Amino acid sequence: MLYKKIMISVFAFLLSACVGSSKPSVEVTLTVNEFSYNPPAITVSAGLPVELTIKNDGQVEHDFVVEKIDVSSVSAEGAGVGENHMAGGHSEYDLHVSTSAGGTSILKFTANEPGTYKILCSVEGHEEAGMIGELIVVSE
Ligand SMILES: [Cu+2]
Repeated sequence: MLYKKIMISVFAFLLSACVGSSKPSVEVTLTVNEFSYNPPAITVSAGLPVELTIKNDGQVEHDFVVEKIDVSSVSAEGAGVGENHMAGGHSEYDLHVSTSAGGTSILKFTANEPGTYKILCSVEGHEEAGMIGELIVVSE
């Protein structure tokens, strides 16, 4: 398991190094539906601001949650952001944005610590249905 994580991190690092050599990419788009994130893993650089666009192609609301991560400069806007859990019910999440069916929302943040973090959808039953992903933070 650890080996797998290390290999994924190394691969992500090499991939980002190739892409990053021309221009560091800070804009990431995720498409969500029942019940997955596409792509299932996203890679960002520690210390660089990220603008994550989440497009919900599904028939129901979904959200993007990272329960524990060291982040700063967090803000969220867009369709459904104020609905469901965002208004305080899940303030224990370090990163969270909801996106209504057919909508788009944007989550801005800067990740401070390299590592691999689990993404999950906190809408009831969705994580159990396999709606998880990975946020990979690499050092610059
Ligand atoms: Cu969901």
